[in-house]
Amino acid sequence: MTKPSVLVTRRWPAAVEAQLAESYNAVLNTGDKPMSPSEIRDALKRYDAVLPTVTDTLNAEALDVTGAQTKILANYGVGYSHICEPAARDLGMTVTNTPDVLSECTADIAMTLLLMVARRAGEGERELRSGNWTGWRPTHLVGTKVSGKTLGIVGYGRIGQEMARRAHHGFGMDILVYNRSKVAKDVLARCNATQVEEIDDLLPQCDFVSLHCPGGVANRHLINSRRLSLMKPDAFLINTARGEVIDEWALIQALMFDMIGGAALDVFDGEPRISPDLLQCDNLVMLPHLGSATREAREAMGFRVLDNLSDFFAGRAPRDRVI
Ligand code: 8YV
Repeated sequence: MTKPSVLVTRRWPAAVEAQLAESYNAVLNTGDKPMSPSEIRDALKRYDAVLPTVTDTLNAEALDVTGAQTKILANYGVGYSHICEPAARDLGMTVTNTPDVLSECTADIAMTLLLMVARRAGEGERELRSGNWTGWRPTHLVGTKVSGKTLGIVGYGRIGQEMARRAHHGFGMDILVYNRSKVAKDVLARCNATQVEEIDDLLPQCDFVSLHCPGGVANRHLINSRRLSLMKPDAFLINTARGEVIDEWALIQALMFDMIGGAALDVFDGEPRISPDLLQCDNLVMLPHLGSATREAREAMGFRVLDNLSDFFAGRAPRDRVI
């Protein structure tokens, strides 16, 4: 029997690529160059499976193909807001993602960002590397204490819960939760968390707010200027979810006019393009989308895609089917 043809859109960890090459007629992107929308459209006509990542545009236009050969988009990553859901459905494509295996590492990055912005670690490193550190003094780069403060978590899925675990059990933080559906009592109880009805109820009560909801149209600009103004003037906003969840223009205003204490971002609207105004904000920490960037998580994500593919091609329902 001929092996299904599979296109991998970016470089993946070597162990996973080796397995893909063994199990499938796999075409790997050895140059690791992001694919253009027209290359993607072309691929959808030629391969049984396309294995995309967040850097691939699979919007309605890219998915507007007649005679698509691709039956499954096995996404490498948990977030799939770069794939237009109605268009994928119209084409009858199955879409899978890679949950669970990156939850701990993504929560680690969210906690890293929280600590960095509260303790002004980015400012400190910039000062030291530029040769401007003049030595210890009682008033130097004084930040905000993290332990015992209140953390608001927007989106209490797997990553949000991991973040709560770190913050509550590691730093003694009180946890408030906003989630579109009701969270089970026992899940909240693990971190003594309280769920509020509306995001507007959560924001004024928190010293830190961390976003862990999906991106996409539904949550685009969930954090806008009105909601930023509901935050305490010294509170911090952390985003490891998707760039579009925050109205970046509103955030820049809030940071420049000290309406909030600061922000820390791992994801950006239109990344890797970064708004030049963000670069001007000293009370902002920025990382280049490192949430899942550990050897362990990236390999596990790849093997999770392989599991989804083997289920699909064996006629079984893939465990991570999202569409
Ligand atoms: C991934 C992420 O590395 O899984 C996700 O949704 O945000 C990242 O951690 C990236 O999206 C890969 O496609």
